[in-house]
Amino acid sequence: MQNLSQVLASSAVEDSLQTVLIQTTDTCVAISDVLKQGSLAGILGMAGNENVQGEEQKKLDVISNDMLKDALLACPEVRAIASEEEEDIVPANTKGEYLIAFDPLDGSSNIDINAMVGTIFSIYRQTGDNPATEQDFLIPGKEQVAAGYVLYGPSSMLVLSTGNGVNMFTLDPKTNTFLLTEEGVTIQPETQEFAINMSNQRFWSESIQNYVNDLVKGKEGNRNKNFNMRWVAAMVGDVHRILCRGGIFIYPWDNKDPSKPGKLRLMYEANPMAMLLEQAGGKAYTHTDRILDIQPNAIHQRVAVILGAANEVDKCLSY
Ligand code: AFP
Repeated sequence: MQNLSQVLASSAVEDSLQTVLIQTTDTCVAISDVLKQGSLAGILGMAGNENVQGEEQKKLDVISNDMLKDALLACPEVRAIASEEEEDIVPANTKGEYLIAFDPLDGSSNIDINAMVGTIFSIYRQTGDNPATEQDFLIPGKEQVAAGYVLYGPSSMLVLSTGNGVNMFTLDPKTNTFLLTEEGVTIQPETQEFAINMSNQRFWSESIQNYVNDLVKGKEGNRNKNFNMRWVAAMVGDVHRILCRGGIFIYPWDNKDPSKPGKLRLMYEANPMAMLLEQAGGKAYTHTDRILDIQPNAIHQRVAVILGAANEVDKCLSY
């Protein structure tokens, strides 16, 4: 079995990007090791402060963010980083070729119940040699040169695209290296499985309510087939299930909190996942736009997300 370095070396990926990917994934291996200790590492629970999202930061959010920040700032190829846990971008090396946006621990509310969490990353190429600014990060997702996540589950898995399809790697705990286990992942255009947080139903638009009601009606409704539902409450877990067996994931606009029309963040959740889904033959939209076409206006910008099986996304948008 090929490991990540061997796969990258035999691909068309530039050496400098290979270095950044190895640095990022090696750090995720270290995060995986910390997570596997659970409460034995004495690091569960709250860190006692809030992040820019106004959410309680858990110690592991902070620890994983600092591990990635330290590793990437030390990488000459990195110009700057942006993180869910950092209010502003963090400049690194003015001659670095790459900008990296990441969610260091997505699904962190799952940590204390030993459920799935993950690290999501999105990489852009940066020209020139000026110190990076937030403006430099505001690039549509279709310009990403690489996107991926590491899912910390029963096994830790890396799912990565550098623009030529999607590959899945499984972390070999004996050698702490990612080994290629699925090459050229694709998903079916149809599905019978949806993922949405039903507790928000009364806050959704009428069109989303009608769409989901028809899914729930199953054979008795106008979809003429039954659907199953799953909700991991960590985007990495729901997206991984969709890349493995199909499905549709929806975090729609809702009017629960008018200041936050969507929950998911564009730069380090929606964009990287949208690249992976499109590379696997799926689709990723807001209610109106292809996510990868969106011109960002802020690094912590939120968007509605409808992604997964291409025909099911189209069906949802038709409502
Ligand atoms: P946390 O990182 O705060 O747990 O949020 C995870 C997330 O951003 C995304 O990974 C999930 O799909 C979504 O939020 C879950 O949202 P709900 O908790 O509202 O279901």
